[in-house]
Amino acid sequence: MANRKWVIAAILALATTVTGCRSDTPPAAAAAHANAVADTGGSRKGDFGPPQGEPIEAILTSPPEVPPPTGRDYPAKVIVNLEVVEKDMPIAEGVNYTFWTFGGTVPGSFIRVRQGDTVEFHLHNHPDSKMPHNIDLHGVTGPGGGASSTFTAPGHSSQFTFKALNQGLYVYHCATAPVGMHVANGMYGLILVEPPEGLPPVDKEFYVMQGDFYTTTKYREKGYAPFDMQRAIDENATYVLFNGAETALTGDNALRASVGETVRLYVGNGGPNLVSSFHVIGEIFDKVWYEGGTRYQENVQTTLIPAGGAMIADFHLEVPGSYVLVDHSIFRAFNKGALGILTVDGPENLAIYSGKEVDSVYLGDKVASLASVQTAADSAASGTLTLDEQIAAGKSLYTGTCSVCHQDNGAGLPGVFPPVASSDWVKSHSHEELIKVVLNGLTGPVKVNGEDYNSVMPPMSQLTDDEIANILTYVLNSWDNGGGQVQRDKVEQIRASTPRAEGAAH
Ligand code: HEC
Ligand SMILES: [Cu+2]
Repeated sequence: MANRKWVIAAILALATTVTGCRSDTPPAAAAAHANAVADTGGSRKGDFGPPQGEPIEAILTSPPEVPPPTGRDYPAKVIVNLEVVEKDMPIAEGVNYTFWTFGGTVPGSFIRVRQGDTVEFHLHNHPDSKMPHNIDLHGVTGPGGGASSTFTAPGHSSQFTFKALNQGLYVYHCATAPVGMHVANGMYGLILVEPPEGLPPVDKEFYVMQGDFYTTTKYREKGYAPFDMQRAIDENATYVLFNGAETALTGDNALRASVGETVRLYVGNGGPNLVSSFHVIGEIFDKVWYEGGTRYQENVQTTLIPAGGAMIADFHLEVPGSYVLVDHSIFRAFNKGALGILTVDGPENLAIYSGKEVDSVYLGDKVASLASVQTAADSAASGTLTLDEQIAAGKSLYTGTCSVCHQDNGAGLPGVFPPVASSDWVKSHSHEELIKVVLNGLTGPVKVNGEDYNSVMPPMSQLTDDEIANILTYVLNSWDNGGGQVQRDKVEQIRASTPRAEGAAH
């Protein structure tokens, strides 16, 4: 039966090629024609015979880099050598996490092959590893996707071979028990199986992968952040990140391109739990190969990337400035780290966009350089935190946190937000009262420098103890506010002894 359907489809396809798609073609035949032409044939048409030429060692790249196109028009034998490394790396400014990685990075090395290639896969597990690991590649046809062939103890290597029958962008991940924990620790990456004719050429290609992370500590709590199995089971992520760190794609690590270029993003979602609503603020995807498959959709704002899935997006750049990659489940972007920046240089085009650059009111401290926060965290850890370091860290954190209302210069907005610059309120209240304002917010009438305000400051208790200590130390030592130093321990003590305000975190 299946064979007969094929023959009919082929005859229809032939007939329509000869006669052309005339308007009198019956609709059913036209649909069959469209499908016959567009259908890649899947795995049944993905075997282009035995590998030709010398074996090729695959070029593997670390995120956000993508290996160059294979540029081949024949099937080859491609050798992949991938090493598992367990290592401590920053997950946020001043916060370290023990990641388990494919190739030393999160996500793991990007692998690029061509449909029909025979891939000889070598998985090495570094001798310093504490855990066994393996790999399940979604681009593999065969039970387990390689997992059972690659179970590898520390200091060992294993090998298996597969033919890449289906084109597409595929996730790979570790599948060693407890699987969720291995994935949560960063064990995922992407393998691109190019269609035989390659993908349309573009100017810049980037590799981005989202993942959710679970720690016993709070978001941005300084020091070492241990994995929290219960939070992972509850799907209650502490961090949701692109490329394994809050700063992986911000500040000096922002992606870079120019006006006039076409950018292609290969975006995967490692999970382990959360589905991504992937969006770039200020851009529209000209094309999205949704789910990493063969067809593309055009003119897309936000695309869903399932956990264990991927997609390819192309867009052309018309206007310079900062474009912001987010998971549009938006608390993840602004409160869990799922935010990256694409910086585009080149000439303005006022006919297309007359507005100003996206600023700190929108992005908060995500645009500020947080290097001073790292310095303060390091010093605090070694017990050498100085007043100047606290002020510098507090300045970065004040930007986009307090400055949204009180303004960068502390002057506030007349009648709406009171000044914190040269504020007689700040000068006449104790450190304890200042800490309580930040933790619990402030409502009701207040008089600042002779002006009456009766508004609402929301609780800012999502800030950690060191963040509050540093911000207040910055405020006290700026704008003639009389100086002083707020200690982290003092904030901790007041947080513990203060009833939590309605709507406040923790
Ligand atoms: C969403 C706007 C908003 C944000 C963000 C905000 N505040 Fe306020 N703040 C206010 C308002 C409004 C008041 C006055 C409340 C009232 O009328 O009772 C106020 C009052 C204050 C006061 C007491 C009055 C004064 O001006 O001296 C201090 C101190 C203060 N804020 C510090 C901060 C600090 C530090 C931050 C950042 C951690 C911050 N605020 C973030 C809106 C804000
Ligand atoms: Cu593993």
